[in-house]
Amino acid sequence: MTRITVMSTLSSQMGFLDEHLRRAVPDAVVTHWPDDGALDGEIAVCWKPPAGVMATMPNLRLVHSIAAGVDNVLSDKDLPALPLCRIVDPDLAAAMAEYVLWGTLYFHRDFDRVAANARNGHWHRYDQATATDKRVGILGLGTLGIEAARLLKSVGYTVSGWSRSAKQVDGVEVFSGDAALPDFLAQTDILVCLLPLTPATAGILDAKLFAQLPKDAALILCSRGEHLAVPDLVEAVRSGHLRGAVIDVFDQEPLLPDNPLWTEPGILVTPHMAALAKPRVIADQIAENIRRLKAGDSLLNRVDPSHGY
Ligand code: NDP
Ligand code: OXD
Repeated sequence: MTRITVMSTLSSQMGFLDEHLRRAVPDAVVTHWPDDGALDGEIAVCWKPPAGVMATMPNLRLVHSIAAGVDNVLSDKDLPALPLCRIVDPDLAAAMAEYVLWGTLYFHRDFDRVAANARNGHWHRYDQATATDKRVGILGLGTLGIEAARLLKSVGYTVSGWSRSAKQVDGVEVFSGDAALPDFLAQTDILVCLLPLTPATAGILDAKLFAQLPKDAALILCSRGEHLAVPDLVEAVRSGHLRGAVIDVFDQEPLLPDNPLWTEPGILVTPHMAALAKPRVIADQIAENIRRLKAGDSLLNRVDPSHGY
């Protein structure tokens, strides 16, 4: 028997995984926190788990995020020192790259401006820039950032990226470390944020950063809402320094219907839809790590909590 506990403060939304977990782990007994027996779980399957609870689970051996990001798990200050794994999926990376390409085209081909003009019946054709003339800078060159960089490059954009450690990505100029951030920003027309949320990256998209982008730059945010200082973005767009932003993630989701961001000129909101892993894929990856855990093999997609991602 494998006792799996689905750990989430949004437990009413988590039933979608159960049938996939039971198929992928045939001897699974799946319980949802805070139901009876939840604290006996050996495997915690997490999305925004309740803080402090996993520390009270005596049989726990593996903590698995159902997401690519693990900020939702590492925010538990009492997280036990157990293996922590995340989802890494080529289809998710491909979907993210599509979203980033769409956002890039949205600004590059002036769809943001013609959509606003269309609402006023205003016919205006803008001059065209070629893809090579547009410099797309990606904050975060991990699984998702690299896939987005490759797709943008294949379409002809001039692509650069920023990561913590130095690396080589074909055809992409890579800037690494805090000291290189100003140079990276100064040569970016369309800024894409694909950083994990960590203490080092929280609030990184603020007035100081926006001021280092060239005038008329745009932002595509698809990592976490907590990366963004919303008032600073609104101010940068209203002042005309930034042309606009596409935002997929928010510190509170769903974004409430009366949130002013929905209607802020120049800002387009999407509902955390950039890239979704399929429940079947999530369950299969968790099942494979359970098999490895039991066999004493090394786990896939393990996170180093000391990096925070
Ligand atoms: P990875 O962990 O694979 O990559 C993270 C990248 O960020 C790495 O290149 C890393 O550098 C870099 N990085 C981390 N910290 C810093 C720092 N302080 N300074 C500079 N660079 C840094 O993450 P993924 O690509 O898999 O995912 C990124 C994020 O995307 C997730 O954490 C999640 O928040 C978000 N996401 C959003 C989705 C959506 O639908 N909107 C869907 C899926 C994920 P290095 O390479 O040196 O380690
Ligand atoms: C993720 C997400 O991190 O969907 O996987 O945001």
